[in-house]
Amino acid sequence: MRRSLLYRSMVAGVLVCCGMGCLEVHAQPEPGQYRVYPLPIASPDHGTRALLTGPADFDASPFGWHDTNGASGAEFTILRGNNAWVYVDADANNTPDGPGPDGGSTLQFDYLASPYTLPPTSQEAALATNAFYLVNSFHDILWQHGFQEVDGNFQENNYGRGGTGGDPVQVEILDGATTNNANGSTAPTDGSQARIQLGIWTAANPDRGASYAADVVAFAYMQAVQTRLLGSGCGGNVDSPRIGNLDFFAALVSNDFTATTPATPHGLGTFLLNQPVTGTGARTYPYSVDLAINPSTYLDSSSSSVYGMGLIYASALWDLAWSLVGQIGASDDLLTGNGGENVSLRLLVLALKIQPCNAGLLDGRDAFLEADNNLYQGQYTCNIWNAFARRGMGLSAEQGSTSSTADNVAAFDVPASCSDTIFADGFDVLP
Ligand SMILES: [Ca+2]
Ligand SMILES: [Ca+2]
Ligand SMILES: [Ca+2]
Ligand SMILES: [Ca+2]
Repeated sequence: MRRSLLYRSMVAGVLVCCGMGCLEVHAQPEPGQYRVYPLPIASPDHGTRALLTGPADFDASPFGWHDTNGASGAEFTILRGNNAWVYVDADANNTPDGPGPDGGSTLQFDYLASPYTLPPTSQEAALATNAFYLVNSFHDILWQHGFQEVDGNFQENNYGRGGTGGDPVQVEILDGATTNNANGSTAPTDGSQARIQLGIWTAANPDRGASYAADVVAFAYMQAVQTRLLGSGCGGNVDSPRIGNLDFFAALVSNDFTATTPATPHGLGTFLLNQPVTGTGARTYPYSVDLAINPSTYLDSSSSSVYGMGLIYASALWDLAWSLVGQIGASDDLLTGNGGENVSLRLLVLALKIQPCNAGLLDGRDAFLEADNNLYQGQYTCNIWNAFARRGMGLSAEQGSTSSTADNVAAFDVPASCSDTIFADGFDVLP
């Protein structure tokens, strides 16, 4: 996310042709300024706010974040545009309590934030601004990694790129129906409205608003994305990777792979849960490649809920991401980089498209292998096998019925062609 404005201004354009030939013309949306916790900062506990100028990605959002008509110039000077509409819904009726902050003609969104001393209701503008930045960033990041208009993404106007528009995300902050939680919903049909509800969390005093927690907002956004990609009637089974897909996206976009190590504990939602950044987070264990910190494996299946199955699945994906970062490096650019975190995210998005309805965890593993074949000619096959085998989802594992976790059989073996250790820094493939 740390590209210069100059670079961004060069990456997207529209060809305009006349008798003299063609010229690449760039949309010139108002850049806007937003004071936010920049990704991959997970929360106020993980870093400080910065005033970002023009953070929109002009490939994914060619007319900026406040456009809806496909012509230069913002249609809205509030936190509303092609990808999202952010507002307070304290009365829980799924409509705006008010218009929210207005950035004026130059789109200036710079407001007081004091997450440790003021209640969320005293910093609504800053919370709304942060949520708008995060949700639009997730739109742009996912667009760059395979969730675009033709895939059913969430936009008011698809700018002639296929798919069905009319489905920007309604982002409801301080949602009165969603205390100590956050969720995202939509219908599988492209063009159906998507909604994210971000509640107030009460573990700390004063309470904390979920909009400051990038990981929790990411989880909710991806919940809607996954519903769209899985299709109608899918994903109600308990022996399912679906929570794992959400956890992995949440962890991936809120982790600085250049400033942490594979062992660093990455708990989800620690800020909202009033835990230290090294805390366990919302699951039984924090994500970590270190099996002494996160020992989750497929052996835990029989005692696991859908959240526990998600922990097992995302633990394998976390190991995979770090093995890819170890092999090809981290890009530190969630939009257009080609580091291990980017490869992981492209595989995740394609695997969601590939996996069968009511998939089990081994179906998810196989979808990652197929995604790697499609995207990278299978060059990361052994990274995938080793990561899953390390968590008990190896070659000989069996998932049985995906409606039951009791019949799962763990195995830690890999194909003979993949016997190498994947972690160069001392973490063995096998527990
Ligand atoms: Ca416009
Ligand atoms: Ca609501
Ligand atoms: Ca759409
Ligand atoms: Ca099963």
